[in-house]
Amino acid sequence: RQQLSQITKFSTLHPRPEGHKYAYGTAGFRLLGSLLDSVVFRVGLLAALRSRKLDGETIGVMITASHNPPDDNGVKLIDPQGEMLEASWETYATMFANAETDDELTKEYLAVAEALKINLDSPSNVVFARDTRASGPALVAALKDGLQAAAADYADYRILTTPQLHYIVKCINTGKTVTPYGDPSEQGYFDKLSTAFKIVTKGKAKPPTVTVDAANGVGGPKLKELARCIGSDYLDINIVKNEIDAVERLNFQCGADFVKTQQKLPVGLEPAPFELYASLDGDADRIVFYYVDEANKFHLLDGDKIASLAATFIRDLIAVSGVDLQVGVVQTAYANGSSSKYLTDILKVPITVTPTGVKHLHHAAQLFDVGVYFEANGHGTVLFSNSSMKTLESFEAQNPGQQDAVTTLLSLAALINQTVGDALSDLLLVIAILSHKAWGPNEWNLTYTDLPNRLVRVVVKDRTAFKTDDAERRLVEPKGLQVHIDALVKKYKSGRSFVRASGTEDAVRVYAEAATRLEADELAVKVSDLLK
Ligand code: 16G
Ligand code: ZN
Repeated sequence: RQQLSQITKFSTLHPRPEGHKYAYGTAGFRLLGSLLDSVVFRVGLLAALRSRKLDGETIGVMITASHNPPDDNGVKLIDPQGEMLEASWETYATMFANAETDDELTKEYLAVAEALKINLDSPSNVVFARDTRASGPALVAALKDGLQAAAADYADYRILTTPQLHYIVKCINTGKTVTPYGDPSEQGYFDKLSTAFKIVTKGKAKPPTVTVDAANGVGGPKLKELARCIGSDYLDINIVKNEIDAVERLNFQCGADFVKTQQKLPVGLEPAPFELYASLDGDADRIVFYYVDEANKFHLLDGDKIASLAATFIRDLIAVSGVDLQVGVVQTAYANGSSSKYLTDILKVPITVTPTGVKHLHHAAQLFDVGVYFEANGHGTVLFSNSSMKTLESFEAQNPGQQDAVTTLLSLAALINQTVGDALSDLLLVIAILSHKAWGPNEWNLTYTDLPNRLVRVVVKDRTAFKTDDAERRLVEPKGLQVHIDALVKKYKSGRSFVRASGTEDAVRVYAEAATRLEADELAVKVSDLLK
């Protein structure tokens, strides 16, 4: 068939580097940009197939390596409702990427089509975008070759944040339904968020200025445009680390990952006490907040703090409105013990714990009426179920107070990017809540005190030997190790520690927390020593 010969022909232009083994991991393929040409070409083929399998619904392809260094790049697929690629397809992605020859690739393409009863002549629609990395344009060219070879229709959305592309994919696929998600364009995204922000903050004092470290990535110019749409009467944002043309500075000594893992300020930032600061990552799907006190001491407001702020606010609005909906929170093992205790004991909000990785949290959050999920690293969002939306939309308020609360809840549902964690949307959410409460970062931070914690990366001979259960909180293999960890943990007040294999690097991670900084560090070191 013509399509198959096209695939073989185009594939010769995108040879697979010898000896490299690729794997579609928690965040798609991610490695040095120079090793990705053949992978991205093949992802194009897979995206075309995925769309055909779903009756021509539009699939997204995002080219980014998020918080990783400038020379890295990556590629991941977005399913029609703006969700991560369905897990069973990750295997095909890995298989295509590792096909040894052009012929083998073409055979696999046909084999997948046959196994899944995909008609290769049916329509196929794909949209894509990239972040600001230097290797992006060449990878886009490879992707276009893949899409062309597989005879897919495609649209190039150029430079976007990852969550913007998720939004656009969902808008396209819901466009002809009774509940379209929004206008499938970047302007549509800005309009939706800015309109909602203005409604949510209506009648509240103008929020104080927020300084945002954009990690020298795509989030900077996008946030600038978003702030312009909102207008300076409603919002003052000061953007720093916004040199997107200095490609080597992307994520360098700044950005959400740096601030969270180093537990310190971006290099060069000179903060004023008690003012609010935030850092985005390289594709603007993560955000953490922070401030310094009068003694210049750094205080981090991470994903756990965002989750409890959002859950409290939404729970209180629901209570005022009189609507019968339940808020739940989804966390991972990395959530600070104090945050879990605060949610359970003080807020009385149910918690689900899942393994690391957005797709796990997202699915668990879908089980609540309103599901708040955040990883401690700052990736997260809030999901309103379809039935909750219907309940809110049809609710007949008995008084102005109830009406106000319902209007605010509905506008929050529009302000929040419900397809995936979105740093820009989360930024507006936090600002809106703080302005409702008339809180600064210090008041927010005082809701509970984080236990000191330490994350250690340990290189081991074979990380696949480390198997966990109970949402990664207990090791089942290597056998016997968990008993030793338990024995250590018992010696520390408020001690907690777990070991899991990284899904993105060849290493295992040790997390420890305890009542004091000294003890948390000591516990982390002692548990790490057990692994050697
Ligand atoms: C990926 C995940 C992120 C997770 C991180 C853990 C997605 C889109 N991203 O970046 O959520 O926190 O991996 O990395 O799922 P690790 O397995 O190396 O600790
Ligand atoms: Zn990211």
